[in-house]
Amino acid sequence: MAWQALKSGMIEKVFYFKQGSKCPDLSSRSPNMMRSVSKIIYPKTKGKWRGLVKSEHFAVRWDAFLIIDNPGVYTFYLSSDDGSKLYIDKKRIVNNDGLHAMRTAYGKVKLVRGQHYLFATMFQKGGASGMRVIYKGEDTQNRNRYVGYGNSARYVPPKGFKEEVYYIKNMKKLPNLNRVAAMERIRPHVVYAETTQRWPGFKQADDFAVRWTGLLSIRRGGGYRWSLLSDDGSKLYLRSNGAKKFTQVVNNDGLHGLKNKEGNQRASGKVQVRLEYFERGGKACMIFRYMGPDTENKMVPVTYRAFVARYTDTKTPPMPKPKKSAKKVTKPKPKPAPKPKPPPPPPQGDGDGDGDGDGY
Ligand SMILES: [Ca+2]
Ligand SMILES: [Ca+2]
Repeated sequence: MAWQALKSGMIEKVFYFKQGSKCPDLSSRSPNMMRSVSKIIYPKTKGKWRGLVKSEHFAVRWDAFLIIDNPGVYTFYLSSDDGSKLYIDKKRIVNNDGLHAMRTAYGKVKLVRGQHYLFATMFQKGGASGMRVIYKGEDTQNRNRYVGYGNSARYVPPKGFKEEVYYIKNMKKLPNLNRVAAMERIRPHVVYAETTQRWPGFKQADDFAVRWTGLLSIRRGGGYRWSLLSDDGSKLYLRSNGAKKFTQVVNNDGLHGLKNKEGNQRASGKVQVRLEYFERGGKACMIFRYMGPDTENKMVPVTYRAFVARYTDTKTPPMPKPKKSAKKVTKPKPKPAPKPKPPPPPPQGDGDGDGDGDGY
């Protein structure tokens, strides 16, 4: 991953499941939530962490490249309730594992100049919880600073669907979603099985709409069939490389129970995907699948493995009746970005930088 493609901050993945007495192995699990954070600051609380839906029985992992400008010995401090561990360049530096109240452990490591792969993990069983990651060394003038201080943490933007969630009342069909989202995150796929419960991370079980966007890579071009299984309405739009506009491929809109609708659309190379969905009441479900040469002609969910990159241009094209006298806005010239020093490249992995081969 080119240095310029790295973003400031780190990736945080949250997993909700029953916890034991040690940091669990998370390598084969899919996170319930994934987002980027600038630092790891969760003071001791009996409540929920910001953005989490549970206060007990969860585990978290953070992945980042730690940028070191001045080589030397660095000290890392882990404070957590319950246990936590910190690895740098796949070597364990701090072990604060086990069931305990807020407690600090530390470790020292000699670091050369450049990018170092940092991985921290913690788990919370019951009672209070918290987590902080602090370091000190030449880069922090030997003061205690949160990892992430001064853009010292960087991450590889994850692949997958960008998920934008909106809470809207009284919908009978898909509304215009060009508005400010209540929540935004990256999802590995769009698979929400039928339920009357709240979707993980959502504020409510009814009266919401979602837009997912991504850039899909079709390795073997040809005829593809696209499926939307939803309760209530949903729509799929695709835009092939070079095409000017999105094409509506599946229309499963309206208030209805579980219903599958499919459409055919040839695809090859990079394809921009946009999915829209809404739920009024009762049960909710949304599953996005496709079949064609890349899937051995089996109908399967579209997953992040087929993604090229996160797609950020998410605007839904304007509704009919555009204003004729749109004022021309002259954009201020962007300042040329300062050239970052090019440290050595990160270790080779599956491209997501966390080196665990799970792709995100
Ligand atoms: Ca606890
Ligand atoms: Ca419904």
